[in-house]
Amino acid sequence: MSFSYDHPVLRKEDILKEKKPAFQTQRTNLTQKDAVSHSVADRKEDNDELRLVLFGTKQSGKSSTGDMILGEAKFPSQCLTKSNTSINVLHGTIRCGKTIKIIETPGFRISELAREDVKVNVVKNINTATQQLGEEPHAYLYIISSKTNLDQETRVIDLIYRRLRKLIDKIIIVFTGFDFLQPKGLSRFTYLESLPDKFKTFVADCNGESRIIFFDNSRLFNEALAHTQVSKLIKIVETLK
Ligand SMILES: Nc1nc2c(ncn2[C@@H]2O[C@H](COP(=O)(O)OP(=O)(O)O)[C@@H](O)[C@H]2O)c(=O)[nH]1
Ligand SMILES: [Mg+2]
Repeated sequence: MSFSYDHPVLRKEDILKEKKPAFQTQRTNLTQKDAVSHSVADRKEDNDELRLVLFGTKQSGKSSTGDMILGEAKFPSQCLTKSNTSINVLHGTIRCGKTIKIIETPGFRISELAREDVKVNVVKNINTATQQLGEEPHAYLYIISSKTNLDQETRVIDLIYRRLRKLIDKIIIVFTGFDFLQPKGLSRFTYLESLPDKFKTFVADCNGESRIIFFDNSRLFNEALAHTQVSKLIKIVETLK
């Protein structure tokens, strides 16, 4: 279970469900066979399951966002061995009555996107997530640090348009580091206004601002903050199902 506090909207049966993990969380480099047995053993009604894939540059906040959703620190942090960031990592939890499965794909450096082998790998890792989850993900969370130079980030957008276009209908843009923006007096609105044009077009193609969410991962164990952010995210994912 990820949270021990009383969730305001949880019914009693939800709380009981939360006490019993639906499946073992795992760090994995699953083979096709593993992925199939995983999905058969752990399958729940599709309505109750949310399958998410996180992608983005290194240090954008993928693991932190994954941990925020899980309610505990499970995704590998940068200080662990390098191999932790070179394979897809799967974890899961039960939250708000939903079984949530999350895959973090390995991060990449913007400068590396000039290389064909890196682009191929990024695309491969994102596509492989479907096999690992056993079924199509409901949403792909494109994680971007709000500290990032967004002019550079448009290279990721180029990659999405050229090689991952079929995912655009399922992409949710997650800006991490909301706690950095607030002290600068930047609201969500002013920040979005300042996006480079290419980014604005991308946002429009992703169905506009309804699929953008800001995350403050600086206080992972702040239950109220976690609840607000994760509930918002779940609502957006539900619209994509
Ligand atoms: N202040 C703050 N730091 C964050 C936030 N999200 C991530 N970080 C930090 O950014 C660094 C990279 O985060 P991580 O989740 O490991 O990035 P990843 O490489 O994309 O998995 C870590 O030091 C995190 O603590 C956030 O919302 N606010
Ligand atoms: Mg990570």
